[in-house]
Amino acid sequence: MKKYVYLVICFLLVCVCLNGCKKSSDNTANETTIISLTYANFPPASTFPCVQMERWKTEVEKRTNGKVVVKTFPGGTLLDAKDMMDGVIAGQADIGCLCMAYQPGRFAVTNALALPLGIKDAKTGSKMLWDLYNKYKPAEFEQVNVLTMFTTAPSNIMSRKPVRTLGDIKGMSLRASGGAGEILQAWGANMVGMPMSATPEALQKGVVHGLFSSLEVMKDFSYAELCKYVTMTDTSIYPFAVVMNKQKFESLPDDVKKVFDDLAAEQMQWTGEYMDNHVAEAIEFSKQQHQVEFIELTDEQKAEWNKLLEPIIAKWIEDNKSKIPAEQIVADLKSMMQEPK
Ligand code: 3IO
Repeated sequence: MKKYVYLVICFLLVCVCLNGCKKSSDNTANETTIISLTYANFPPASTFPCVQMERWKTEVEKRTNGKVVVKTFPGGTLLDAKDMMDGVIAGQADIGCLCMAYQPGRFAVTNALALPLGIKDAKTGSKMLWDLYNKYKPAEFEQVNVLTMFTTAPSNIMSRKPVRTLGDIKGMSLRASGGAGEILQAWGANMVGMPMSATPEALQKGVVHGLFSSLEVMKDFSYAELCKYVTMTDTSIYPFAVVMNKQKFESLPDDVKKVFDDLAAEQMQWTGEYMDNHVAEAIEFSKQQHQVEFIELTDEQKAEWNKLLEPIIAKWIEDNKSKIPAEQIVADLKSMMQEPK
């Protein structure tokens, strides 16, 4: 009798197990039909890094026929500006958009784009960045899969008080990051380094009296309300990357990988063009809606200001040549600038 009871119990246990296995295999089947990915971004949803993120999400969902769903997290809600690279490597987000200037030593090769080379717009800068990345495939990106790269348009000075001369900029607290920050220092400003996402509060509180970045932020962050002056310098650009957790990328089916790979260069170009058009709109907006004065330097002034930037490239080569082919990188960038588009 006892034996019989044992047998029944064993039989029941086997049934429970089999049922459990069946359920979990059903779940896996569901997961493979829809792939859900998280995408972290640091600035607010209305700004250009997030606009390009939404465009990428739309294209991916369309091109994979809904097989991939991308959940976007603007405004640092999943990962913040400086945590982006490590957060994606650790898998806290599947995808992240990062500004290389926020960790300048980390992205040594691609941060060369922030040198004062005279890159004229975001379309040109983005193409140069993408080509440089693909030529060198720098070690600092080996732990992730790069989905795209792009740059801002050239930086200009946005300030609460007018900057008409080098005397005006001397000691003025202006916010920048990375290579753009070194340029401000060369002009004598008191450079305050922080990510763009921390800048609205710093401007409000008077911790800084202006910033040095691309001009679409006059509109997207409403800086035109506070910064009534823009001094046109058209110098350094900020390089960005969109990176994906490597294991996650490797786990994707081949057709999805192909959609991502095919989108990479296209997204770079789309973002560069979006940025350039949006800068033009923001300039008009600032003039019309906020009576912002745009200050042009004379040719003599430009020569004077540029002269102060001359040592920057030579110093960058000197500081980096033991680690990376710094001289060749600068030569490559200069020759890319000559290429007809
Ligand atoms: C930037 C960063 C976040 C949102 C909009 C932006 N426009 C230009 C930048 C460049 C940048 O990262 C910076 O810190 O100036």
